[in-house]
Amino acid sequence: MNTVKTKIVPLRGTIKVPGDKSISHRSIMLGSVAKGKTIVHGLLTGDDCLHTIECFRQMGVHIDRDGEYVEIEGKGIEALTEPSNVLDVGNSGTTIRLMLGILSSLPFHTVILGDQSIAKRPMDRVVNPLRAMGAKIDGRRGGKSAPLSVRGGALTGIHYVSPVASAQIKSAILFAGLFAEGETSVLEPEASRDHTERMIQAFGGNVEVNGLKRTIHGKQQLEGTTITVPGDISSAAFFLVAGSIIPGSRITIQNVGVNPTRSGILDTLREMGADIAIDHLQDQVMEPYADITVTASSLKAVTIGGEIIPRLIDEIPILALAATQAEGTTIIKDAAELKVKETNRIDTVVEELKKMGANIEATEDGMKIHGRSALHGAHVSSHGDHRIGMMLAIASCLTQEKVEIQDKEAITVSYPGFFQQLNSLR
Ligand code: SPQ
Repeated sequence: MNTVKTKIVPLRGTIKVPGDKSISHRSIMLGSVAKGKTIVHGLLTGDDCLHTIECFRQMGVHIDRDGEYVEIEGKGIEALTEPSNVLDVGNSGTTIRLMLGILSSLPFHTVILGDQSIAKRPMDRVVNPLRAMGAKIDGRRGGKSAPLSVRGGALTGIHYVSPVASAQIKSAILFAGLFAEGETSVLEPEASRDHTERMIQAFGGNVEVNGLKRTIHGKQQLEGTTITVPGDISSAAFFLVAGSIIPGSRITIQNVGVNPTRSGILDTLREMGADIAIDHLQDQVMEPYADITVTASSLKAVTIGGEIIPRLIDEIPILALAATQAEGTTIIKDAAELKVKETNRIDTVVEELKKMGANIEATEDGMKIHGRSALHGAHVSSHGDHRIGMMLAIASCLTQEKVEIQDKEAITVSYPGFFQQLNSLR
């Protein structure tokens, strides 16, 4: 470890974060099965979304991309053709799970796989309901794990009660339901992000929303459209926390998506005492967005659990860092879903923050963090998980000694240009 002392510098300035990952994936997927041209502005060019594009190209969809601008020549789902090779999703859980919903209704054979992290993540949560709709899916461990082989065909609608609030489960079933015979519904225990519902409407389709239940009628024909992807609040989250905990900071992030099913971090940071201002809110659009300004302030501990968890699930690693700088003990609970992300994020957050001097412990469904801790330099690792890598990079802004982050390239999955933006604020 390099122990050279550096000054802790405030972060100040204005940035725009890259396009929302969840919305970017869905725009490519729906644009590929719709009829007519789809234009996407502001696509996230991170590795995950590039894998989604490649998967559809392999099935004969013509997709032109110039940076964040994309044109898709949609010819309807019936124009997709059997790929001559396996479909590789890389590190992207969203790609494999949502695509399984689409592949299940295609009248040919596909094999879909990803990296080592994908091979460990549970796939039965989507495979089981899709099988109940008639899809023939096989794979490792009886179809619980990727690689998976899909022999798609005619599907019939089901009424599914999901045991977990998961937008990936809900979306896979709704995508399959779009092309199935009859009616399909999904009922969740809590609300997960609703980008799929909003985007199906934008493509001229219809999803009925009734409390926590979503219903879709089969055999819908979607029409190509123009999508503008707002900035990703999950990426902005790193700067929202950095701006709150690094003394003297003030950061404005422009055009951030503030969909209420994703904006739990704003509620939690405010409850912790963060100074957050929202300006230029645009809410008459498919996905609301706004400029967010955060100014450093003194934080206090909170308990995070219940219905807010799906609204901030991907922000828990960076909120755990915020909690190390908050007065008192923060409890994160009802978050067992963290165990099935790119890594077991309860274990990786606790292991890596401990190396830097945090007083943090894992619990069955979350963690306990005792603040405030002075963090110090260490050799840490992202474990190949983009969100852990970025959390550690922000943690390193609080130490006087150097922090070496192993596997920091993982960050390109969702945030190409992260380090350049961080440096631009110093
Ligand atoms: O795509 P992937 O790898 O699953 O990505 C993650 C992330 O941190 O970027 C989760 F690890 O985000 C998921 C998120 O946790 C993206 C997502 C979506 O776009 O539908 C939904 C969430 O997962 P889930 O299982 O709760 O629906």
